[in-house]
Amino acid sequence: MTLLAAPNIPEARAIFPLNSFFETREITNKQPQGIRGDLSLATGPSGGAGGSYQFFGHPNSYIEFPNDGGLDLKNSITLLCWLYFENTRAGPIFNYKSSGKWAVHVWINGHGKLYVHFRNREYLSTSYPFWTNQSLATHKWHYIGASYDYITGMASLWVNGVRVVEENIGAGITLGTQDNVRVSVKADDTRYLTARIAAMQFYDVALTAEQINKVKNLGLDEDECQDQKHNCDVNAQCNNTLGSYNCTCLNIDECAISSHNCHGVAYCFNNPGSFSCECRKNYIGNGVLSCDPVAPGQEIFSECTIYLGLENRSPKWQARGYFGKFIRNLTHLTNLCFLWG
Ligand SMILES: [Ca+2]
Ligand SMILES: [Ca+2]
Repeated sequence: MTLLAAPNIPEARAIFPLNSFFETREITNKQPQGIRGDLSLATGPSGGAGGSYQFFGHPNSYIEFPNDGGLDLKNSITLLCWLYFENTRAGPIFNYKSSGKWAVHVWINGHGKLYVHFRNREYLSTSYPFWTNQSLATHKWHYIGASYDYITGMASLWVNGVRVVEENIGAGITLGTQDNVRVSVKADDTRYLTARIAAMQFYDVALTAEQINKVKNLGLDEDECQDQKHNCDVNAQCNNTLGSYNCTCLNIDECAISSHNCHGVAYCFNNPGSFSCECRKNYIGNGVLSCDPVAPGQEIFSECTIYLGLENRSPKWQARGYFGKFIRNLTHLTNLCFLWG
């Protein structure tokens, strides 16, 4: 998971990855967790399982992000996310204010077009809403967004890193962004989004095209295995996971290929990720540096079954009929196990 933007990119106010790893939590926990209705995890933009949330298009299928001020972007703003929608019915993507009057909102309209209306602090329309010329293709991931620059008055819609609409709606609008943000359902509206959404990002600046393309993967899982950014051993398999990766040792049979270092009178036993050495019958030692004949004067105890963990030993070993004995070498006062057939 890429957590931080490059140095020349403004820091996001919030990034909600919306995947199985973060669920509805903000990526650095600096904003309250989103409250979710009926959703399920779905394949994400980078193809991984559990990389997005599926919204089903009914009144209880939503996320509401509480806004304690952290999502209040009242001057300049950029809202970005990944969207995969399944029909061209209208519905909210970023909807400030969960019900009632309209505040800033980014929707898909009834023609499958990306739509934005920047309304002010008093929930009034100080400019016309606008939307994309083209409908967005269904059943396809799109990286979409909307931005407004308080200084210049320029407002934009973004699709896949390209500014597809630009309008001057007037400088100095104090935006209505003080309320909670609802995704997929506005509580008193019957238009519900049927879509998958991932990686919702909130900025308090109007990002440039270059910056929008640089933050494209923030909040998405990074495939460290594919990108060769893992530190797995050469004898391990790298497994990509959401937010991280893990390594699984490949089971090389060191015994078979003679890459073990067992003592000459020891058995070699292969296991996943390694191997072990056990001295042969009537020999004692650690199986690597030492396997010495059992000498007279060594006292035999019965604890060895536990010591050696024979109950967990491989069937191959058990089939040989060996049982451990625990002995104390009276000369050296050391406790050792050896194999006693
Ligand atoms: Ca990963
Ligand atoms: Ca092995």
